Amino acid sequence: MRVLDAFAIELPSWGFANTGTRFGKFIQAGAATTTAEKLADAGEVHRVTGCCPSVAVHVLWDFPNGAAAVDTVKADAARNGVAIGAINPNVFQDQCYKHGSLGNPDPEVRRAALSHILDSIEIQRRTGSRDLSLWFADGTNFPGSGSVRARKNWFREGLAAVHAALSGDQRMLVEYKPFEPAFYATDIADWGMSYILSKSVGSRAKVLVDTGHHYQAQNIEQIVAWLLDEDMLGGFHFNDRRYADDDLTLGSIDPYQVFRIFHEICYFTWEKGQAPDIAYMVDQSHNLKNKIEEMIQTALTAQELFLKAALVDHPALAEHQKKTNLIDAEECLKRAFFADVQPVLVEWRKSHGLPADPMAAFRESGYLSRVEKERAERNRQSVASYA
Ligand code: AFD
Ligand code: MN
Ligand code: MN
Repeated sequence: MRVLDAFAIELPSWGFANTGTRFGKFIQAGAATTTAEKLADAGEVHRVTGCCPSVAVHVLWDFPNGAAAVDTVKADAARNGVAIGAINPNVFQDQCYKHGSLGNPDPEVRRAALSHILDSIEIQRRTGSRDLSLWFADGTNFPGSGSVRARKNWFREGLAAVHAALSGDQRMLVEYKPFEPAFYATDIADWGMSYILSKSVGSRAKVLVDTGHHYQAQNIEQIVAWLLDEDMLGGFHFNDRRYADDDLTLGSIDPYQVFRIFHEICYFTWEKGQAPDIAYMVDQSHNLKNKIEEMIQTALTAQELFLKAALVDHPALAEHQKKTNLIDAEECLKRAFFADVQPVLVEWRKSHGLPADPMAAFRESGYLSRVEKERAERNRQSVASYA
């Protein structure tokens, strides 16, 4: 049960607002239309699950007027029983970033990107957030478009300036992604590039593993184990994928892979006698499922798989690995993965005054029909503006 007390999952503010694919945007009448509404929805997820105490925010989307809104956003979060978590700068939407941000060949654009990130650090300071979550869409689409090495060094320069601006317990998490929106060479494309850049700028920089940001064949849990062993794993962006960065619900495609990732963390914790300091964050923004229900589903799945991973008999596994008892070693994992942990989860919820069935509790609360009535017109207008 202790393992559940220490397993907090951070929700993404952007997961509660209407988003779309590049082919269309299908509006949900009850989707959040303001930062306050996103925080209310996140608060509802935390109210029924008890495991989502913080919300990651996106600077341009949640602080359209910059740091001036910080006190209001903090108050809105507190009123809904959640705290502001990771701060996500946005250096991928403005027109000036067409050819990149910190990796742009134009020093003026690199300066603009750095300035936005430094403004985000001011917000990070004001919200009291530990993590600055950095994802860059930077890259090129064709061979010859840019110098790979020049862009690498521009990133090193920019990220060093970001690192120098951090203070207190602040960290910067450098996320990698193999492709999209760049389709020839993404500047921070894999864990090695993120590792090298993070290592080169200083100890506050760590690698952020987005579970959807890997090629099909990649062994994500092996990457996680290496980063753990190097004390370079800053945290996760949780989602699942069938083909690419599909941002599907965590565990909806391959729950055993999520379990194996969590197993590496639990095995490390057993061996070292202390849990690593990792930010467990969701990065999903669904168009088809109801947004709040999908976040509840994600949080419950993460809790369930983490609890299963904690059940692995580590002493027995270590013994079997020493003796290459392959079947017995594998069975240590499979026995835990197939264990039914629902009774323990229900017990944990009851001991924390939470509903035994969070999804049913949310559906019975009437919250969704209330916010659909309140927000329908604004969301309808947004699709009119989008069309
Ligand atoms: C997109 C990117 C990346 C980033 C997220 C939030 O692929 O995962 O972390 O948006 O900005 O999913
Ligand atoms: Mn991500
Ligand atoms: Mn992504």
